[in-house]
Amino acid sequence: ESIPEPKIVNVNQLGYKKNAQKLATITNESAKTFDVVDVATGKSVKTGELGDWHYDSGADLRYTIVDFSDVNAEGTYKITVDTGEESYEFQVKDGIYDDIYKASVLMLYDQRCGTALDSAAAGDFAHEACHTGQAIVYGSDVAKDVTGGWHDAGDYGRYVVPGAKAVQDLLLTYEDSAEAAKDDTIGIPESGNGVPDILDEARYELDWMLKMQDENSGGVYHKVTGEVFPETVLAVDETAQMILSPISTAATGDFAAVMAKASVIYRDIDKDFADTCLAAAQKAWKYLEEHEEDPGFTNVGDIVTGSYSDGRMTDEYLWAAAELYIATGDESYNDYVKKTVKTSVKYGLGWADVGYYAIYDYCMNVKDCEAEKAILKEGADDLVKNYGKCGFGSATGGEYVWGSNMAVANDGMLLLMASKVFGDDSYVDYAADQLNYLLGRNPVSYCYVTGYGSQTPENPHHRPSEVLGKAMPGMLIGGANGNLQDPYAKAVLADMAPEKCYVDNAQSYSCNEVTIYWNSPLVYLLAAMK
Ligand code: G3I
Ligand code: 9MR
Ligand code: ZN
Repeated sequence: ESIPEPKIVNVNQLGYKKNAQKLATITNESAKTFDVVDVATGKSVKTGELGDWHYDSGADLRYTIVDFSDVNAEGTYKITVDTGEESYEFQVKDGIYDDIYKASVLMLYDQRCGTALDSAAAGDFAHEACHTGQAIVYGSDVAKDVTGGWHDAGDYGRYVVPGAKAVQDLLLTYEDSAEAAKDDTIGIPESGNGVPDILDEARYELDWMLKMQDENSGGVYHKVTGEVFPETVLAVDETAQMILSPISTAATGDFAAVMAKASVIYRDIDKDFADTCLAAAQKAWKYLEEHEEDPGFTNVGDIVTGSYSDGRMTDEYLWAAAELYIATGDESYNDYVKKTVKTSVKYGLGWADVGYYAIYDYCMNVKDCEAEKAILKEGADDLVKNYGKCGFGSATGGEYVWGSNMAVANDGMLLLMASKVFGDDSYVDYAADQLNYLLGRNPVSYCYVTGYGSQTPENPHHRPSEVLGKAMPGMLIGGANGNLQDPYAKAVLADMAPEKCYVDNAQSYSCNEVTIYWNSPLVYLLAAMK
């Protein structure tokens, strides 16, 4: 297996909107000049000298940046340098993300479990209903219907914690992007039903999450999976007994938060559903109050599927309280927020770190939010500082862990959130550059979304794609992971700089898997940048 030699000149391989900021990264210090070449005519439309070389520690490369934002005539271009290297061709055009946006939402449709997938929407990935049997509650003989929801990733597990993050990102896409909010033409079976597709798709997961709540205690089961990860088979061919792992406060907190938020968003669309969501959220909160001392979830017995372990639950509690306050106006929830907000938020918008979801929704919905605004500002400004350290526009600060592309997409979201809350457009270019990184302006020269760009992952760790022998389109790959957490990555990526630790091989689940909650912040970003 050979890893392709990266390009010396890297750009967003899909291209740029006409009026967008446009930056390219060049990594051959011998190069002295560059040209932006109009491919149709072969003529240079912009030329300049290269200088001002910097060091990127994540990629262990010296680089310089070319700003060609003033090239805004519609066309196909490439960037060349005098040492002979050139970028992939890319477009300058409005509307270039329309198609990839749809594909990024359809990926979630394709991950639907417990229902037949329509070939009009899923193409070759259509299949009969999978995982239709009842699950057994771990350690008992109680059987429960928990059919539905999305398969998490390249495996077919269904996990509440990451599912809640994915749903939240879709609900925020609905709230924050006017065009996406109306779109009823994505091509899912519900398209044309008068309800925006983004809400139809989110509802598929919400309906399943409701089944994951224990009606007696209000607690929510952490996940439903087999005991082990399935072989490389289609979803319909995973016939192992499904097991409900124990209730966790992580699942229950995330559940309470998204159910409360759903009760607000779906109120005018389906009042009964909104009422059901709110009641479920309140019941979950009761459970949370009674279990504040519970330890984080870890796998039980012989179950070895994803554990989504998180030892710090304060942000999940904060998020639940904030959404419940917004949904009900009940001051006891607000008291909880005010009491804990300063100590509860650490980072991000990930499956384990949900504090900024609480902060953002609070800032958008509650008048008295000075403390929350200050936290958001600090987070966004930290990203801007990190941005300056990377030659490729990523704001991760040189850290590339499992699912680093989610971190990049999340950073883009957070920057857009800051721009909304503070009415400050200066965050938008930084956010756009997170998308540019994902779509090709990175040190391995991959457009990290399957089926898009000039060099795109063809061998994702994704069982349906592996069985069919072709990558399902529209999936954001996990990306660079400097920690080398699978045998294949260890074998082929030893000694690489973290930002370059990526290999397009199906065996490398720690670099080349896909998940619903890596796609969902991509959906948000694309909707915003479209
Ligand atoms: O954030 C820490 C960082 O502080 C620390 O310094 C660094 C050093 O190792 O690690 C960072 O944590 C990593 C974490 O992901 C970041 O979110 C862990 O190393 C890494 O092991 C962990 O990986 C998770 C992986 O499961 C293994 O548990 C991924 O986030 C998570 O997306 C992934 O999820 C799997 C499911 O279990 C099963 N389904 C597929 C899915 C995707 O691969
Ligand atoms: O397919 C599994 C993937 O979804 C997980 O992210 C990954 C890590 O938990 O594990 C994968 O399953 C592998 C298992 O861990 C070890 N044996 C091979 C399995 C398939 O590659
Ligand atoms: Zn299934």
